[in-house]
Amino acid sequence: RFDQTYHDLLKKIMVEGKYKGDRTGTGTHSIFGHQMRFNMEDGFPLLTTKKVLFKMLATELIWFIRGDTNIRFLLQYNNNIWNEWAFKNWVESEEYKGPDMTDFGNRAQKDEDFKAVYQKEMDAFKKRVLEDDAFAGKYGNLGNVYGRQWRAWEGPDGSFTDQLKDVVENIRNNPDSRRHIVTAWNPAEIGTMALPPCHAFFQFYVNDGRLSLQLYQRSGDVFLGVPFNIASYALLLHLVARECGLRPHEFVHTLGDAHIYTNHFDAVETQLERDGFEAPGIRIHGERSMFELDYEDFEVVDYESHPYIKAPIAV
Ligand code: UFP
Repeated sequence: RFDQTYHDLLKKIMVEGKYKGDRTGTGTHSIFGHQMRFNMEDGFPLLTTKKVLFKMLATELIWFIRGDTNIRFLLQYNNNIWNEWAFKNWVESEEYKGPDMTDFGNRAQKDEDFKAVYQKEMDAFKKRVLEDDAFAGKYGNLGNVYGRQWRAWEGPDGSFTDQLKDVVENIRNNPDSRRHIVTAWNPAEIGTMALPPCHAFFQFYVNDGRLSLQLYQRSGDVFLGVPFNIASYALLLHLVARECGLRPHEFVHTLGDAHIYTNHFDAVETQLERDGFEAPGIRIHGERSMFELDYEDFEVVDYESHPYIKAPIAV
């Protein structure tokens, strides 16, 4: 069922999507405005028509929840999804004396010789972030990304707002409120952020002892990014429900620019030919608060999936 909801979106973009150029120069087919609903009572929405790496999204979510903005935590779990942003700051700094890394993302996809040089530099960078505290403090830190906006939004008077703790508190004390909001979209800081938030704004809703979560995602790479985003917010919904003594109900996923990159079309065809398996379940072990959980506290149960489908990431 979850797979079907997602496949319907893939099909809709393939059929109705109009060509649209984009920042990365790759080109997309795109539609504007789409909503999917995933009921947690039907299982955990980790897609089964291709393998989705739960560890990647779960460690990233823990990283956000902790308010951590340093990639060292992710690297400790061999999670590489934010490396390029930190690496960019490093190779553009005065201290970097290695080979020229201008436009490394695109060049690495087109030029095999450059790719080897880049990978060597990236490996050295990762090793240093893991081993050298001062270096990690300076170049591993991405500054005002999600973790910062969720847990320590800086106000004009220099005070900090912990949106996530506040929202949990408010759900507990005033469940009927229509103001259970967390926003990562901070207009004053967009110019200095590594990546303007894609999953920008979310709201909780309580009814009949059940908690729902709606996300507004301004931009969705529907083949590569969105399967992650679905599972990540579903997990967040489970965590906040557990924290508030409620049952998790619906994750409502609202997308703005929902696009498929032109170089993902073959991968999409492959996925659409597949039939889904039963949805897996999720277990969160122990009694610790969501703010103190480790990756080891999570367990996905009975996850059966088709193989991973490789596709180039647009940079
Ligand atoms: N993207 C996602 N989900 C995410 C994330 C990025 O789909 O969680 F961080 C995709 C959307 C888009 C690109 O294809 O990354 C970001 O580019 P832009 O800022 O131009 O929208």
